[in-house]
Amino acid sequence: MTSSQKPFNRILLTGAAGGLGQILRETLQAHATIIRSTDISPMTPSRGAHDEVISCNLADKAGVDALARDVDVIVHLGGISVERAFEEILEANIRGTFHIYEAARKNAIKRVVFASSNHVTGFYPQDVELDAHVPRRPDGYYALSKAYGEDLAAFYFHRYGIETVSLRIGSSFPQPRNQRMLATWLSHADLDRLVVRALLARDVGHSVVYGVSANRDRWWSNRHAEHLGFVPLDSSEAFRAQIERQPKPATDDPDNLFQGGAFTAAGPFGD
Ligand code: NAI
Ligand code: 15L
Repeated sequence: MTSSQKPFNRILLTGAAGGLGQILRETLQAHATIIRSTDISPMTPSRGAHDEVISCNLADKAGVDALARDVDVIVHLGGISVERAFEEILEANIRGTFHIYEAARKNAIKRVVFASSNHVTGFYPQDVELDAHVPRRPDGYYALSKAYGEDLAAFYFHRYGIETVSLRIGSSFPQPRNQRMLATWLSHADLDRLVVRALLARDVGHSVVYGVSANRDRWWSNRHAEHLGFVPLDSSEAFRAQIERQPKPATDDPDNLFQGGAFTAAGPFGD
């Protein structure tokens, strides 16, 4: 513990201007003396020495290295968060995540919490239950970048001993938006619970966990991640009646077929 009795002195939070980053910028204050928030998009200004704000493009290797100085642990959310052309994904997600791990290595940072995505297994049908050991079936370039991030995490653990918890986040929004999200929803409070366990659990090596609330219908088992101690407390059931008033997707709609939903039908981009 630090003198303030928080487990970390400084957490680096990437993607701090995004939907999830804005939430974690607040909640992580309970676990570190200083949160260093970074993003390429505008962020709320700093509110004091405990709340550092630094603009940076994850594609800028030297910039990312500088971000990581005097940091204890990285929560890496930054990057393109939806399906896009490969070239866009390449800079932010593939190069960007490589830069995060290189910065962790050079700055002797021992753990990364990596925002992966359920889309690494997006091409499985919705009636199959998955766990973290099934072969991946990425559903696009975005998902491929997350698969690469998970593999980087494994490599940096085996080669350099840097631990990672890869969070295969389902759908983390204030509430589920459609039928599919009744299965994939992760409440913001459960996201916070998950990130805290990913930061604090001991001896995680490279662990993979699905980020999903205690929904009635779930496609994912966390049987291989019990050592993290993540216990979701929320459920999408509270929103079922409201969602079931929406028109039902057609039986051949990707949102009805594959776990990755509409992402499985995005693109092609360009030519
Ligand atoms: P978001 O799109 O709201 O936030 C991502 C942030 O990354 C944005 O503020 C953006 O400006 C920043 N960013 C993009 N390119 C960058 C670059 N080159 N350099 C620096 N910053 C850059 O996404 P959200 O929803 O907050 O998600 C956070 C993370 O969690 C993302 O990595 C996303 O892929 C992942 N995730 C989110 C899910 C969700 O349901 N919200 C589900 C699965 C994964
Ligand atoms: C993701 O990976 C995306 O970042 C998010 O915007 C949602 O679309 C989510 O997956 C989902 O699968 O619902």
